[in-house]
Amino acid sequence: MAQDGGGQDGGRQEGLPRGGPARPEAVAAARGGGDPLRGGPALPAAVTTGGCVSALRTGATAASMALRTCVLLALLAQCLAAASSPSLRAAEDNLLADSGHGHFSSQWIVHIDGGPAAADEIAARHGFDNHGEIFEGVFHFEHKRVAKRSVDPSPHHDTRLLSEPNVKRALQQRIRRRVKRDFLEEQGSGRTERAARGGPRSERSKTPVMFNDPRWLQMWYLNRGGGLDMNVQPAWEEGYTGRGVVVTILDDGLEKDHPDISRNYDPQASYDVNSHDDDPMPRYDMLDSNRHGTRCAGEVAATANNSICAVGVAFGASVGGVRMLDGDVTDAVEARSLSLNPQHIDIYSASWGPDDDGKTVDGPGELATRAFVEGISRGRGGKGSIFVWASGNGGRDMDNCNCDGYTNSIWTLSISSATENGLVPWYSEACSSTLATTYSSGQTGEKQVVTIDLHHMCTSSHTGTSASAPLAAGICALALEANRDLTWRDMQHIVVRTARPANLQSNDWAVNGVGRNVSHSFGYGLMDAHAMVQLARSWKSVPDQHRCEVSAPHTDKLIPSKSQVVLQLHVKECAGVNFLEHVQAKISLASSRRGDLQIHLTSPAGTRSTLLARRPQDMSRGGFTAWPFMSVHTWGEQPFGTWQLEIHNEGRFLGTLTEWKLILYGTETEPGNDGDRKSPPSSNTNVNNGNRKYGVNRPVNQSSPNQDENVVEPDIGSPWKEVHVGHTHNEVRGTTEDGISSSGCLSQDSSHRYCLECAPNLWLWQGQCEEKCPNRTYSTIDPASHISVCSWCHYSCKYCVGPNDYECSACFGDATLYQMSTAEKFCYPKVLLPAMDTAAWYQKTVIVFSIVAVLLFVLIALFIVNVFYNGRISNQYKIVKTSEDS
Ligand SMILES: [Ca+2]
Ligand SMILES: [Ca+2]
Ligand SMILES: [Ca+2]
Ligand SMILES: [Ca+2]
Repeated sequence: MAQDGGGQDGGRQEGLPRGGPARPEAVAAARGGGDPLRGGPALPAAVTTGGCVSALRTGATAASMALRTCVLLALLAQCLAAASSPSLRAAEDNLLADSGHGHFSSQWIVHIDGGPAAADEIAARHGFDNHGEIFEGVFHFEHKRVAKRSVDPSPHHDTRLLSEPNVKRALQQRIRRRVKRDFLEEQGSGRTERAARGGPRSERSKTPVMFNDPRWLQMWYLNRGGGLDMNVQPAWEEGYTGRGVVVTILDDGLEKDHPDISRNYDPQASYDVNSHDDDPMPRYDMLDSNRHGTRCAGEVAATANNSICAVGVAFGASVGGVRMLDGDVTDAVEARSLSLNPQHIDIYSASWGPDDDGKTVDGPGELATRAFVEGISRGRGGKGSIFVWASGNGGRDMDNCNCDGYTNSIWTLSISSATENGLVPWYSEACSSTLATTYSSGQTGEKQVVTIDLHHMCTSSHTGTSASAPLAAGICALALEANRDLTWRDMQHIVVRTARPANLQSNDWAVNGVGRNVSHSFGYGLMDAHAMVQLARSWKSVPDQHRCEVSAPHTDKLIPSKSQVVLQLHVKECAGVNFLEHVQAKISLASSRRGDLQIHLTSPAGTRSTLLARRPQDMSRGGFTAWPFMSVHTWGEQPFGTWQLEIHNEGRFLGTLTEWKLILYGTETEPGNDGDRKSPPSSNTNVNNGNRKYGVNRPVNQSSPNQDENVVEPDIGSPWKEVHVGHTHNEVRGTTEDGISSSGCLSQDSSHRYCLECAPNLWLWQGQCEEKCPNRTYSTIDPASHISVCSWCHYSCKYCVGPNDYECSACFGDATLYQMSTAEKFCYPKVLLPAMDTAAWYQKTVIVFSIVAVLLFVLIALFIVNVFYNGRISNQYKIVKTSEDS
């Protein structure tokens, strides 16, 4: 399962401070169910504003004068209460304005035995539409009469579905905020046609490929030569155009009848997840807000030499579009898209992800994770689907792409951008999981990316990492045509070996332990299509992937304010892994301000990866829960020796590291064709050409795996050693045993990496077996499989006994546990408590005044009736008297 960055609940608080996520229900409760501003039912009509006015207008009698006084009093109370509750409304508006993230949708995931026929029948019986099977036995339902967005779940629909004997599990889907990675504001510079090409010309480009497409001359990133483009033309010249390779764009649709794409359009690689049909045509609006997918598709496979618009990198490839961003995105929507036709589609290109606001930590949920796992293990006949991902556009907000579980995943080939002049673009995010770079937009004055556009048009102003991922997908398609047997890992190996620093300028280029240049902004550098097809052609598939885990003891390490903690882990054995691929540091830590932390990992060969840089915007108190920070910087190195973790705490608050685990992926024998480690290809060795310098030369770790070192020393004690704690805190918490974790796994998936069932007394969590469910999860029995699993708490709870907001057992620091009844305990954000008190006071005041008003009214009425009655009696008496007198 979420081996690799399953949805961190940190993300579920996205856009809102932790605890602050202010359960919308809490707000409703705070309002006492009656909001004067929204016409709630709690107030008697007489005390609502309209009621007051009409009462005042009609008040003429003595009785109504009394009523008028009390109504005025009530009105005054209401005004006072309204004036004192703006903070409540502001907090609430914050919540509700938040794009529906976390709200319940009208979609369900239903696990059903008996196949599609049974699912159809059950759906019809309970008023659902069956949108089809995502995985075997897992169906995507939607209920037309349930609100598309609601703060409240619809448990009675769960109950109805679960009453069916064939239904094993029913889960209402929640909305996830996902953003496209380009920019709506036009920068203009790329809009105009340019006749002249920028940049020097290489020898090769003296005989350039010439196309008659009107924008071909503007496609600088494909044709400017001089080692300053992505070397696509020589690949084309060798005949590689992506023929036979299928790419799909997961986005907001595809204008499939665009004359520059229609020839390569592949309906089998297309689907409309938003409208549940086979036609991915985008929805047109005044802003053309759904042009993103079409633009991305054009970069991959716009037809060449047809006198129309642009040229795709893989203009011979088939291209499809999945319309999935033009509507509420749920885990089911993502899973549906990522698992579309995996035996037909080779490459999935995604230029979107969680908000790049610099404070979000979010990743794929349960189903999307399953889609990735099934994709890499079963897609393309077992060679694995290739997921190309845009690394993110949060540069301005100092976001870190390692906090994005999609790009941080080992299953995605993460691509960053470089500008025309080789600079780090202003939107770029730096992180250690980025594998390579393609060109994209930059500052005003720097050119942008040319591609097709909506309404059968053409654009020269596609921007952001959005533009980079499809270029990478196109280049991967060329490599895949050169060798159809490449696995998903082969493709990453080839990118690592062939990407080159080119003109990319960054002050963090470094040379890793096997002599390759690597940077957090650019990964291994600019992708080189020609080098990729050449290497792909003769590539022998890499040996099986192995993984080992080395855990630190379960002990808390304090990270005091303005200090750093340095920890070391000695890896003596890592079964099956002698040559590293991806490395994950799975970290749980608590912090009062997550953005103050920086985390670095240094490999035994001395390669230092920044797992997390400071994120000034991230004020979350959520910390990280088993977040698998990933690095590709140690690719090819050996895992043995001392790994060092540094955590810097720049803030004013104490942090606590609660869990730390190193997960090392790699191969037993050396991958590549001919001892690549000892002679890395020239394209990415430590180049110092001209006056440009890359990295710092330092000796490559020459030691080969030493048999002696491959043996666990049983008495080594803790593999962890605390080297230094800055400032205070001399006390080092006791370190205990436990070095290499034993898995406790009863059955694994076909790739032997992800556990499917654990031994008794162990709980399945993210593909591994845990003795105790981690923070923010609770132990339960999966109703479908009857397997013991850990499951996420409601995002407002720190600890819980069930999935709902009323099943919290402990809260985060900025929330308070609030017991409604013996069975219901909520976590209410402290920041909202004064507002809730105010609202409660207001409600009480209104009730008291209402009662007083009604009583007064009754008394006055009685008084009037009494006076009137007495008057009549005395008149009758007078009449009687008069008649007697007469
Ligand atoms: Ca459609
Ligand atoms: Ca064209
Ligand atoms: Ca990001
Ligand atoms: Ca990745």
